[in-house]
Amino acid sequence: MYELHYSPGTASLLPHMMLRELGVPFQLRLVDREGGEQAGPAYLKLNPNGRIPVLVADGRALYETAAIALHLADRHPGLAPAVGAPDRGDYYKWMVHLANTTQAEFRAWFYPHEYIDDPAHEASAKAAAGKRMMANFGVIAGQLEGRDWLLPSGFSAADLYLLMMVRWGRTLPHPAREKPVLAAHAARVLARPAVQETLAVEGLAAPFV
Ligand SMILES: N[C@@H](CCC(=O)N[C@@H](CS)C(=O)NCC(=O)O)C(=O)O
Repeated sequence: MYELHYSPGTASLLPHMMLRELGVPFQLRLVDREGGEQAGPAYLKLNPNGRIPVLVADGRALYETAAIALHLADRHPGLAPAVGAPDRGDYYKWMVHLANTTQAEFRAWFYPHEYIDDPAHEASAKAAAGKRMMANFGVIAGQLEGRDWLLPSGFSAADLYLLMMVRWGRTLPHPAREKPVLAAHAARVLARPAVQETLAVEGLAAPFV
């Protein structure tokens, strides 16, 4: 039995969608993000960085969204190409790119004060992060052109990751959905029953991207 520590719409959305896609038993533990529960002593024992999500698996707390996603996809078939399969390299590429570049840049967009010393520079730091994000979505859209899913072999955890990023990208000056390829991809992912169930359980309302 897994235990996912989550807060609606945050990075926990990816493991939450995956758990429902995979059909494995799990329990949700709501973290009061607004109330700062993630910085409290009990949560810091699970993740000393004070960030959401955490997945408790076999009594061990795992943090970092991408690590949780890779671990879940390894343990339960259906969301990743087999180790050594031709698409496995692309799968790693997308999972790492979405974590290391796209999601990481979003931290600068949502929390620009963490990236500056002088509060007077906050708007500028946020604007610069927004520009980097929009450029990144342009690159991803180019790579997705002409295909339904990120991997030639079909739907994978990387598509769920991209949906979460495109969803967060609705807050940009030019929302990610403005790119028709990204809007069409999001519509395909959103059509999946497990994804709809996740959004409903988290209390998230349309428009989702
Ligand atoms: N690299 C971390 C980043 C997670 C992250 O930034 N989580 C945000 C929610 S999307 C969070 O916990 N924010 C609350 C805070 O920083 O206090 C991961 O992927 O797990």
